[in-house]
Amino acid sequence: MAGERVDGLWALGRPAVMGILNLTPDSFSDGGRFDAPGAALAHAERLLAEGADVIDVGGESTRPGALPVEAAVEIGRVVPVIAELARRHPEVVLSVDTGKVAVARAALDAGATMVNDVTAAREEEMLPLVAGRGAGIVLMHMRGEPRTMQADTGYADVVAEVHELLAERAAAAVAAGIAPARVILDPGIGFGKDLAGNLRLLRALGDLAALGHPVAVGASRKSFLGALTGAAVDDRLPGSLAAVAGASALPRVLVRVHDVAATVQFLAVLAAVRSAA
Ligand code: HH2
Repeated sequence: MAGERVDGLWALGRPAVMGILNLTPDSFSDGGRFDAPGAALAHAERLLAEGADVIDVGGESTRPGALPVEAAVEIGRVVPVIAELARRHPEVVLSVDTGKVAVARAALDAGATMVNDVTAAREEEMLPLVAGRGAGIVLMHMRGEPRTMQADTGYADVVAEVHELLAERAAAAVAAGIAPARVILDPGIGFGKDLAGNLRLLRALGDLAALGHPVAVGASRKSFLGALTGAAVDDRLPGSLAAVAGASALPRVLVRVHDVAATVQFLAVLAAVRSAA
């Protein structure tokens, strides 16, 4: 059953790790590297061997300024890869990174059990679709859309505003029939936020978790790390690890990362130190 695999993520006794598989020509850090099916499958196998609990398959870049992609194009990118991964690894949680109902439906048909929706389910049919399949959904906060989201990053109170929107979307998801443990809330680091906003949202992940749902966080290689440290995209692993250190203490958390092996090792040592007698 689709959702039971999602529920299992919260019984691991450690953060669940979501490995990123971008099947896009234009993603900000790995665009074009894995957009042929063979290369994509090989990369997914590597992420799994490194310890990923979830593979997040995306066919449309959401980096600032990215242009939208037609649903048919997105489906053509993600469905063959999801179908093959579902065949090879029926126990793994496969997530589709999309805000489009048509893409989500095709991915669920192919074996995905989670929808990672960076629009927090703006399309009306998204929540009933996910509920009907017993799947999980990540509801991420984004103001506006990728093409324009960095044009206005001002908030009166970024944490209050983001948490309020996510609480409202979570209530809608539960009302649509999705079990609360399958509704995962993500503050959307880098999606229409400035450096200070990103840092405040990372610091407030505990308050987000207090809404009663699992939490997801995606900070891997993002530009606020470059703004803080001057590091280039491919040189942001230490900063990416530091960004998820606080989240790792939460009881139900999903960390979305490019560098799975390093993240798994980092989280294991943090947890061992934290629980040392
Ligand atoms: N960030 C990106 C994409 N999807 N999903 C969630 N839930 N949270 C995030 O923070 C998040 C996300 C952007 O990163 P990436 O996939 O590396 O790049 P691109 O959108 O250019 O493909």
